[in-house]
Amino acid sequence: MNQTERNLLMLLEMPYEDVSRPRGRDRVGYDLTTAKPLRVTTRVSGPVNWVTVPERPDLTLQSLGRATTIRKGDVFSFFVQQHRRAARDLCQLFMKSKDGDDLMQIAARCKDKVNEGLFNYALCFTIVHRKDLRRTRLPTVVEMFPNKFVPMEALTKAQVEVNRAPLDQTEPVIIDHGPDFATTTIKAEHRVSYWREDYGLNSHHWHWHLVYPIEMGVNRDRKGELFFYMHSQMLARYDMERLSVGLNRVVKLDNWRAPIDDGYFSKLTVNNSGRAWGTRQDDTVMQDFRRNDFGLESFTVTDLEQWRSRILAAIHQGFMVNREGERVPLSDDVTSGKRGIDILGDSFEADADLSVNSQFYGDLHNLLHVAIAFSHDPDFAHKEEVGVMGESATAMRDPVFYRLHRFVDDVFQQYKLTLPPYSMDDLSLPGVVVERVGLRQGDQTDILVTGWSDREFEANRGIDFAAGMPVMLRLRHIDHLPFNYHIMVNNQTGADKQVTVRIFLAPRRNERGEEMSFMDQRLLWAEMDKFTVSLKSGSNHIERMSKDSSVTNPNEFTFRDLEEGRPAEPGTSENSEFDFCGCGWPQHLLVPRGKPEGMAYQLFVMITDFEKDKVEQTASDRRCANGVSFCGILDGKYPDKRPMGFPFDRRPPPRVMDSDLTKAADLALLDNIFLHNITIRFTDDVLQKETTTTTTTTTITTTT
Ligand code: CUO
Repeated sequence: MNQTERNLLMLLEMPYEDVSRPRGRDRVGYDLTTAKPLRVTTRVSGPVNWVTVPERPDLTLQSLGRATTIRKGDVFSFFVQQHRRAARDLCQLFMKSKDGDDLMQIAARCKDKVNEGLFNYALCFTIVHRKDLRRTRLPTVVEMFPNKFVPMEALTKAQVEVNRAPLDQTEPVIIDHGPDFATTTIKAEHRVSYWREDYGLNSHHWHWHLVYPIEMGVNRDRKGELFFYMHSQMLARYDMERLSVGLNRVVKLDNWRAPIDDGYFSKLTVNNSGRAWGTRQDDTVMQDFRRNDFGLESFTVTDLEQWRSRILAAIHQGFMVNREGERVPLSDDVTSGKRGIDILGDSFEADADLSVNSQFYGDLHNLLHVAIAFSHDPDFAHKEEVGVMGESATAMRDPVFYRLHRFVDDVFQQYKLTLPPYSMDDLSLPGVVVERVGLRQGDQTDILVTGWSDREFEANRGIDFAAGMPVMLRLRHIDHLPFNYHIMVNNQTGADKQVTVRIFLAPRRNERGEEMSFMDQRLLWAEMDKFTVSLKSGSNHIERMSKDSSVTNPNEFTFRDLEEGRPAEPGTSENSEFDFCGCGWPQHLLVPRGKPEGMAYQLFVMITDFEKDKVEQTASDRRCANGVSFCGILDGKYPDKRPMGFPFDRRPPPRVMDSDLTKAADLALLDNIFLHNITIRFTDDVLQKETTTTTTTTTITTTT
């Protein structure tokens, strides 16, 4: 991390403290005065590295536009249009800066004037979206806002420990959190709290919405489709987790007049003042929104229902209607311009700039978040805060998130089921035969082991404990031992062949213990990996490491990682950190939990023709290419021409070969597809992971 990066990133620390407060390992403080060096009094002594921020007469209150319309201390929520507009103005101001140093000066001068969540969002947005800052890595949001990830109780315990510690103590204070979570045995839903409250899951969701924001002037390739696909995949994974602990798959929330069965009490605070997030009792009913404190006009449940009817009508009629009253066909025929799934996604999420007709189709998904987030106090009678559903970094903790998104996914699926099934030409690859598939984890074959791991974060990066020592939070999370895929492929085309390897995972049996039909299992297939290889003529042995998955982000950088220039993982080269941009599914959640006695899963491996899959990119587009399946390529196009989720995103073809297609196994009658049974075994113990030093990605051994 160079000096400019350091000065920029330190602004993300301690969001609730003013900008002159010393922060970071180097005790960086920002001096906005010019006459004489600033002095601050803190309980912790030591020199401060002052960054002098010159006067900026060009920066007036007007420069901030609507950025000051959100009160300090409030939750910043991009589900609310006024908040998005505030963010847009601040991001535009930041994006106009000349370079990293100029950005630091502007940001430092704005910091104390705007809402804390908004400030960090806008600065992170600018770092992610400015090409000249591509090499600057963002620290994890867990350290920026520990209060959004860990209950107040743990943070208070940390403060008590700090206050008790001798003044000269340099040893860190360490507070353990988990696996107690919000769990009791009374509520069955709490069995999956460990997953819903996972730090990586929630920081992934925050990061994803930062990379694919709405109404921020960002129109990335296949944005609407990725909104559908990424959330759909999160549901597939949630359902796999539920089945692992004996729960049924999540049920969509589509009756908005009926009580919501499960309440949620996050025990988190919205900021440092101790204000708690709103909570929801069991059986709360969503009501019309009639508050005046959150920058939103009133809206009713009837409005939401009407927008839903219009979107469903569009799907079943095959077209939407734009502001001019013209039909906009919904079709996934790529030759006709924007895909139907993108049109639908942009209008449904909703992005008013990209929606076909935001007047008519409304703001359905965003305002559903808001209506649920305020269902405990819809008219501000109790002056209660927004619930966790109102913020991307906290929403996935709440069981209702998945019920809402199952409804969202169901609407998208209704569209998908209007599309023609894939043809044999789409599905097969003549001359390429997958002969065998297997997994190796240590000395085990076809058995994956899951359990617990601990990860430490520095809470004092986000919260000022007035501590002379680091204050560490040790978070327990589900994890798995790393493994390798082995795929034997016979290339009988007589020539070298570039192919895409697609790997999915799904449970083998449903809630009743029955083998599933294609349609029953269709929405449970979780993408595990997708990569390109060049097959030589003859037999090929492809070996691929789980850590290289195209869906995962290998690591979350802490502030300390960035200060010390630590690479992404032990054994990887220093420069490799620049290949990882922080977006992607958490590596530790790649494998579902499974059961202590072992749970039957299926691996689905499909090989397709790279000639049909490839998307032309310019060489410079390749940067930030981790987690591509969920995050795309930052400056480029989504690197797979097929619809996301192919081949499970549509109905099965009526017949494959001579068999009635009722199961995924029938697809595997095609030579280029292989279905393989594996077992996932959960050990309720801390995993002993060996640190690997190998950097190998995919290897191919060929015998002709
Ligand atoms: Cu990610 Cu509803 O879109 O939370």
